[in-house]
Amino acid sequence: MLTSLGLRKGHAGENENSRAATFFPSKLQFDVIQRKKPWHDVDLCLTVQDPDTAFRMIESKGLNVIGDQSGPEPSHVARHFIVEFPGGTRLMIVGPRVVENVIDTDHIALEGKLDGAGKHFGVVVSRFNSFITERLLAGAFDGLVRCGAKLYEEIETVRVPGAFEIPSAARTLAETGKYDAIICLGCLIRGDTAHYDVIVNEVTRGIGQSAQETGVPHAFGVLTCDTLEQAIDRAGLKMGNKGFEAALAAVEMVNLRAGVRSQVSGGRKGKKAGLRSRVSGARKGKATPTSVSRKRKSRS
Ligand code: INI
Repeated sequence: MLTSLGLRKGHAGENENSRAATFFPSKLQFDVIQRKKPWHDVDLCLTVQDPDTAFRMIESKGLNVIGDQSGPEPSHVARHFIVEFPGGTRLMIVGPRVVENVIDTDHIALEGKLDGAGKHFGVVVSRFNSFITERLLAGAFDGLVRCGAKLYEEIETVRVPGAFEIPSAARTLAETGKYDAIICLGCLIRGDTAHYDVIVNEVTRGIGQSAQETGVPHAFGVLTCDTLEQAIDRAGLKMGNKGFEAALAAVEMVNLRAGVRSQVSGGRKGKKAGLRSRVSGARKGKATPTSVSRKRKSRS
């Protein structure tokens, strides 16, 4: 049910006592609204991209739906209703209706799934400013494992002295043909000399060149900061963790590449090959996170 509501399933596991799974927001963003004044008498509000399918699913689970505030399908553009769970928790589900004829097929985007299971990743991390880069590395491992990659079997890590050495190591890994993507992690902090400026351009260009010439996706997780404080903020503090972001970008690009290639080579295997579902989900009335066109996304 959570997948249908737009959440992305991460790691799942079980033991003899229980089963558990992690779910993520599809776009790595989750808006939590805490009202200061009472609001529709609900505890939590969930925005979905196909409220009609969500409604049918809730009904099929025998849950108590109260306060369905929507007009007739399909002319009423939005729907919101409240579900009361056993125990009294109230969840509002709200979203724009999937109306078939507003889907603009010219503007539907292809996107790679965040599914790293069975893929192999090479990580290049520099030791210079290791206080920062080790945190980027931990973030990258976290991102890859959350996407389903196996830490010991499917991720190879290579350490290099400084950011300047990242491109050549990345290229060496890419050229082995063993890795689906390379993740480059480093930290450049501007000093009093021109050293930083010289290196920063070379590192950026070198990583891009390696990606283009080998055809293997490379994620750029090299911080380029004016101060140590800025770097700390991007290595797990205020501004997130760029290593984590780079890992997710790598996973997405691996799947995008596979999906686009399989589409071009004929057949509608995009979904299997790693693309997130497109228009077909919406047409069948499934509440998939990407079953909408850009047009609809911008409205919602
Ligand atoms: N390497 C870094 O990774 N970050 C820096 O901030 C940095 N600065 O500022 O000098 C740096 N220099 C080392 C460089 O990357 C090479 O390792 C070195 O020049 C040897 O080739």
